Amino acid sequence: MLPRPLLLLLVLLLPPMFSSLLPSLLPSLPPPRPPTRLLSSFPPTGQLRSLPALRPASEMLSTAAKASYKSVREDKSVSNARQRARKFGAERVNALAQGLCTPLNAATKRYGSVLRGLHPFEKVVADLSVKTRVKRDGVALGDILNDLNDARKQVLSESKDMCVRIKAAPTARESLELFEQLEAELKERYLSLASPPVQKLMGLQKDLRSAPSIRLDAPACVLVGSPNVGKSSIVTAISSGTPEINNYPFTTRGMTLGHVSKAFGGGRYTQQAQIMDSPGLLNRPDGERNEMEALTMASLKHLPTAVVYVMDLSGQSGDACSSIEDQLALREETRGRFPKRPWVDVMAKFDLGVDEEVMERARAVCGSDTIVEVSVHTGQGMEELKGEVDRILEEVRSVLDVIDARRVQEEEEKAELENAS
Ligand SMILES: Nc1nc2c(ncn2[C@@H]2O[C@H](COP(=O)(O)OP(=O)(O)OP(=O)(O)O)[C@@H](O)[C@H]2O)c(=O)[nH]1
Ligand SMILES: [Mg+2]
Repeated sequence: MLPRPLLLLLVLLLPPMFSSLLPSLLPSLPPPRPPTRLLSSFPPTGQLRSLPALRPASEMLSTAAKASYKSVREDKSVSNARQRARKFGAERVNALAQGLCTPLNAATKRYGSVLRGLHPFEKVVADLSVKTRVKRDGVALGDILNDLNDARKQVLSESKDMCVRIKAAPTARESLELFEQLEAELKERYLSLASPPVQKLMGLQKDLRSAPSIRLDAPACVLVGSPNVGKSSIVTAISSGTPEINNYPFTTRGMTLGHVSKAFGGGRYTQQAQIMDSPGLLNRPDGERNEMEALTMASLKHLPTAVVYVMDLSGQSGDACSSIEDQLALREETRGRFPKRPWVDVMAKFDLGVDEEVMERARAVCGSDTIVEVSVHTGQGMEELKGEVDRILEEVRSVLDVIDARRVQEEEEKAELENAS
């Protein structure tokens, strides 16, 4: 096989009629990749997934107990039996306490540092997950972390008292008996103190760690609209996403992510663009919005996404705050808030029919934005929609390129300044 530089030279030199030979040479080339800096200069997301995976308190106890058995043996070099028993008992209790407290300490610290360094969108996701839990189980994250820290301090302090008592036992036998009794007590204390907050944190962690990890270096578009208008059905039809689809409002309760492989940079490289499904929005003020609506709003506010705005104007999906009038009013309000976003309006479920008079009003509301009439059920308009999604993803890519170039330039200027000083 020809080396790559030679091959590229050939591409430039070959007369057009020979260029048909190229495909047979090209497949062995590595697939085109985005320039390296595209992958590196955006702040990290997906931090919530890096939260430590806590295990139940009983499992942490058995690991710590095994480790203490292994690491602390009777010190045969101590000839005095009483001294030997005291040393052994105290060291073993100490090792157990350390083994129990270290993971609690690591979890508390890691949670603190991850939550402090979150991307603004993930911060909203975390706050909303916690808020939902607080409503459901009355559990606040700050309280859990405090309880965990208190449990750790209490276990540590009680273990120190135990060591003192073991060391004060008058005989070797009494020292060993006391050690056995106190070791069992320490285990029980640990379980009663640490189990409740660990259990609560594990529940919350499940919600936090399952938050979608959105890449900021790849273009994304989010499907937005009232509940039950067909957003998830479209995400399923145009991407790898598999959100739940049901004929009732608020089927989608979190952000779901699908992907499409797309060529960018005039075909120079491919990237997995992200298609995000969002919970439905009702036509009401922000102050009255539920956590799911707040999540959709946060994705628009904090992520550089394009928008596919979905409406069902057949008059069959309307619920409280999502009638045809509500949908048009909400569309107008949302577009007003994000006037610069790459945007496509989708009239979904077109197989159900839409009154011409309603369409007239919709056209007036959508102004110069592109409208695509689609039906997932009959396939009408789906190819056109894919083309429009491609177009808005391209627009997002261009914006990301500008952000990226600016950041690279800033870094270079900073480095130059540092070199000069
Ligand atoms: N007739 C018809 N029904 C559709 C079409 N697309 C979706 N539906 C139906 O509309 C209902 C709602 O679809 P979803 O895709 O779950 O709607 P959604 O907007 O994601 O709903 P939420 O997640 O609750 O906000 C389901 O029963 C779908 O089968 C379509 O093109 N034509
Ligand atoms: Mg949905």
